[in-house]
Order: sequence, then structure tokens, then C-alpha cells
Amino acid sequence: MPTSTARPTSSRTGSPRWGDRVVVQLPSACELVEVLVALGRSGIVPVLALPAHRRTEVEYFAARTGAVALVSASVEQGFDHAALAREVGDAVGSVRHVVVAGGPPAAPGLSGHDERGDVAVHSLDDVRRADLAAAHGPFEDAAHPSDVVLLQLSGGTTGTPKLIPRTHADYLYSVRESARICGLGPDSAYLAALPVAHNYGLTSPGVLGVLHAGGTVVLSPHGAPDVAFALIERHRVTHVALVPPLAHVWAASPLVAAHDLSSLQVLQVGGAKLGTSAAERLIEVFGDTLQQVFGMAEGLVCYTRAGDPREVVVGTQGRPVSPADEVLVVDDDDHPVPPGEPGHLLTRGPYTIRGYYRAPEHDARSFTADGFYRTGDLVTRDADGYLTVVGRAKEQINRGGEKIAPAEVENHLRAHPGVLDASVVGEPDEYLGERAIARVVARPGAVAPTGPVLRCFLRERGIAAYKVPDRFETVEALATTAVGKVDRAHPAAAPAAPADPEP
Ligand code: J2J
Repeated sequence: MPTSTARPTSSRTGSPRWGDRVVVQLPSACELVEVLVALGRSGIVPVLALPAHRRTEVEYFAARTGAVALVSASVEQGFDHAALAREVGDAVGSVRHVVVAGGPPAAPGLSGHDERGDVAVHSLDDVRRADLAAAHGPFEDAAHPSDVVLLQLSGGTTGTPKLIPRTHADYLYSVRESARICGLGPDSAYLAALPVAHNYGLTSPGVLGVLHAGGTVVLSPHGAPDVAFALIERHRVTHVALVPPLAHVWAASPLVAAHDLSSLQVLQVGGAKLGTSAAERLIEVFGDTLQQVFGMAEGLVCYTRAGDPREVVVGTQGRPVSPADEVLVVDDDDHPVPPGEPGHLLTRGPYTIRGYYRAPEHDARSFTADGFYRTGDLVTRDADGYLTVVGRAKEQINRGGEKIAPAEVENHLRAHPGVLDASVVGEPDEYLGERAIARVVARPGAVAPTGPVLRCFLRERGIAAYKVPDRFETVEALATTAVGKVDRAHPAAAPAAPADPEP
């Protein structure tokens, strides 16, 4: 949190001021970078929502942080983000401003300044003009390196997502060192094919790393080969970041042969485990460009390095960015395991957080007494410090790089009148690595809700589409462990009936 109390903070009605929070939900477009830089310089703290987030999530971020404003796209991929922002603005008492970027006004009043009760709606153009008029205003140099630069979102393991306070200094360190490790310079061109608001696409080295190095960012609406390959060819793209499912699609695409992709120097794959055979295949198709990236919005980022032996690039998730990154691999009692043995990854270092945003109880579980972050990942570490992710101890589903907290989805399912209880688990998926399965127990006397009904229910509750389970099953009871918790390894106590048979 802001470390100084001497500076001015928001009045409830005026413009956002130093230390205020602003929820930013923008697609990968220039406006996102512009807004982040402007807020960063002003000491106003963006809360980075992903474009996929919907009302429940955006409202939660705004309410949780007491946000004074929302910055949103107009209509994007068929979804009216401006309407969502206005809805959230009306629902969350702290919100005084909604700023809509890009595109034609989505609703009357958006082209100008629209006072709706307490919430003023502006276009980003208006804000730009006002900003120019107030250039060199009082907050120009307000931010301090140890101030929070933004709140990132945790992949999450709990019923509500946790927010991650990153500081100017720690983010800059991670970005600068990542850019160096990845060989970025003024001649680099980076294709942003993943959401830029995500920590990976923003900082590892991501858009911020490229801009720091003086390179060029090529923004793509998505990573499908037809669009992405054409952009690589046209802009002589040198670097790109992918998640494993997208990397599989690229490697299998017949379009590879139809494009000149020879400018590619670094093809990053991270966010979820890349299997060794998939890694081999990528090297066959894209030559010696593969770089594995294992990172987390909480801090620690690991890369394989240019010149690493092939077995390291194929078989490990790299080593930490910084010599000052401390890594412990421990057993269930926090005792270090012998080198090469699997254990829980704990880490502490110059750009890893020591606590979540206003979540002391969660912090007590997520950090050791001496400040190591419990990543929830199971890894092995070799003699050179390279880590291989071998599993996960946290209650999270990694759906092709998108993180789902089962507890969060279960809470939504339990809100359905026909659902007595629910458990959401991951199961292996050839393409995604893992997909989400919901097992639901119907309320006695109620008709068991079918998969399509539950899917619709979840969407109507306003959660991101990627959190909606891929499959639903109705069970008579959920198995429990000896201490009465739902047994996620064996969640169905009774024979399962498919509520949603797969096609
Ligand atoms: C296995 N699991 C991985 C990998 C992340 C760079 C890259 C990724 C993220 C990210 C990021 C993995 N193999 N290569 O923020 O800056 C899983 C682990 C980890 C969790 C973090 C970055 N790369 N993971 O994915 O905060 O379980 O960050 O703890 O979304 O993703 O997720 P997230």
C-alpha cells in the first residue's frame, strides 16, 4: 500500500488522487498501456481486470479496493464493457467516474461527460484533453519507487480472488531483468498475442519489457495462426509469448509453411506446464527459439536461457530471473528435500510480494513466518538451480494457463436453488492440459439441474467464461476425507450420472 501518508488522497467527489484505486478493464490495445503509464505517473493504482471478467468479478475488484473509477472498453468482442462499467459504477458506492476508451459511444451520453447520479461517465478522449490542459499538474512526480504501482490478480485458490500489490521498484526490476534475459533491444518486435493485462504478457518481459528496451510491440486481438503468422511476417516479429494450448495450435498449423516466420528469435511458452514431447515438437517446427517461462503474478519468474542445452530447454521450466531470488524446495513440514527430489516451492526475493492486498488471514497461510511465499507448486530443482514443475499442492485448476479457483465456482453453484452441494475438480485434457469438471448434488426434492441449466446460471451470475466448468455431473453425495472436507481426489461418493454428456 502507499507507504506515505503525507500526500493528498481523494476527495469523494473530485478527480482521482494519489493512492486511489481505479479498476482498469481494457483489451490488448494502446489505450491499456497509455492508461497504465498515466496512472502510474500519477500515483493512482490500477486494479488490472482481464477482458474476460464479468460483473461479479469487476464489482468485487471495485468494492474490495474501494475504487473511485473504472476504465473500460466500449464494445469489445461483442460484449458491452461500457454498460458493465456503468452497472458496476452504480452498484459500488466508492465509484465516482467511469471512463470509456475506444470505439464509438456504446450508449447515449458516452461521447461527452454524462452525470448519472453520483457517477460521471467520460470518454477517454475527454480525459486526455483534460490531462493536457492540466499538464505538469500537482501529481506529476507523486509516485515513489516503493509505492504500489498496480494490483495484479492472483490465480486464486479461495472463494474470492486475492489482489497482489506490486510496487514500482519490484515491477521495474522484474521487467528490466526479464528484458535483458530475453535479449530484447531496440530492434526487437514483440507480438502480444495473450492478454496484455495478465502479468505474463505485461512483464515477462511482455509489453513493458519491450517498451523498456526501446523495441516495438505488435498488438494482436488473439493468437490464432492466421492472424498471428501474418503479423509476424509483416512486422518481422522477433519475440512472442504463448501458453501451451496455443503453442500446440501453432506447431500443428499448416499455415506455418505459408508464412515467412524466420524473424522469430524467441518463442516463449509459459503459464502452464509444457510437456516434453510438445516442447520437442515446437523445436522441430520453430527451430531453436523455444524459451520456457514459469512465473506468477505474485513475483518469481523463471526462464530457460538462450544457449541452454536442449534437454534443459525441453525438460525444465527455467531458473529464476535474479541471483537474489531465494528458492526453497521443502516437504510438508517445511524441511528442505534433497536436491532433485520433488517438494513444495517456497520463494522470497526482490520482486516477490510479502503479502496480498488487505488479506492478513490469507497471508498467514500463504507466507512463512520469514516471508517466503508458498507458491503451491510442486517442483524439483537441479544442481544448476533449474526448476521443473511436477505438480501442484494448491486447490487450483490450470486450464491452459487460465487459473480457476474451485472454491469460487463451487460457491456460485451452491447459490442455485436446485443445488445442495458442489465440487469442482480438474481432469487431464489433451489440449488444455486440464479442464474443469463440476460434480453437483441436487437439493432433496428438487429436480437435478442439468449441465446446460447450470452453465447458463453461472454465466448469468456474471463470471468469466473460462471459469464455467467444461462438464457437469450429478452425484448423490460428495466423498469426504477423514476430517470431513470434500475429497478432491475422489469427489464422487455415489456413482456419477452425467448431467451433461460430452458430445
Ligand atoms: C507449469 N506451471 C506454470 C509453467 C505458470 C510469467 C509466466 C506465467 C505467469 C503466470 C506469470 C508455468 N509450468 N511454465 O505471471 O509473469 C502456474 C504455476 C504458477 C501459476 C501462476 C508470468 N507457469 N505456472 O502464469 O499468476 O502454478 O502467472 O504458480 O497466472 O501458474 O499463475 P499466474
